Amino acid sequence: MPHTGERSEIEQLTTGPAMQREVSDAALPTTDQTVEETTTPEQGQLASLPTGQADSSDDAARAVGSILTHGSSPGRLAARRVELPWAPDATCFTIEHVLSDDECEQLIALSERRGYELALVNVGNGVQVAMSDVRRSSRWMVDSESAADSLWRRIERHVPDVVAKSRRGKGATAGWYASGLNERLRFLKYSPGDYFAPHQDGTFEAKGQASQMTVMLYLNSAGKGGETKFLNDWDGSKTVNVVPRRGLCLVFDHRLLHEGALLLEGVKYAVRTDVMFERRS
Ligand SMILES: O=C(O)CCC(=O)C(=O)O
Repeated sequence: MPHTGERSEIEQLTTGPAMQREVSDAALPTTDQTVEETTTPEQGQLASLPTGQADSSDDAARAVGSILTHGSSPGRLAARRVELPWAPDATCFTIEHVLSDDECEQLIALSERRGYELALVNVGNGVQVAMSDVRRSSRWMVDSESAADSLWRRIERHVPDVVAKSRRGKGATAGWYASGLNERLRFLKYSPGDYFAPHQDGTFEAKGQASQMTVMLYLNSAGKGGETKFLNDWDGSKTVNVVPRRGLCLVFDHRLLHEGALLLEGVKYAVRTDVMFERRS
């Protein structure tokens, strides 16, 4: 899987009545990377901070890898489609029990020991900023290839490749094939009053691979509120909620408009990563 320093992130920002900027903290682009279609938010909203980097400690990466590689195998898991009437062809599904209770508890404890910081918004060109109108929550980021591989083995049979429908069944195989998970794991923590406003997720590319789907892993069942909410792209009038439950995994196309709804009570913990795809012709 890609290494952090080689990844670039492409953010295609969207405007509309219910939409906020496309935001992602997948990776910080470096100087040899190409960032396309970035937009700078109004200066008044920005407060550049020297944070937003992954935890670079080897111990942290080893610890998260060790929790997931030593956890009990979840066996054969069933996926359930999340029906979005306005996007019938979109990929959006959940899988229960991808993480065991014990793994969730250990991951929460580890993340708390390492410490959370304010979740920033990546606006491109390596700039991460605090934008409280878009996002209010905390995060801890760590890169772990072994953890990503372990998680990928649990869900990969459910993740579709992206091959043009019209060409399926006619011997054509060109398209984007799911190749693994982004090793950058973003631990998210929401306290009462926290949220992540409606947005679409950014794609990033590395080594010929590009992310196209978002993966959320819920580490606990949040108290009240805090759903991951999908919104109708046109006017936001219709919504479908996924309620966080310990061990539940949610996979969906980056392009789907969604939000982390306001948390009313309790604390919500989740891990966010992405499915990487490689092009085959
Ligand atoms: O916390 C959530 O439920 C959603 C998080 C999210 O939208 C994201 O990380 O892109």
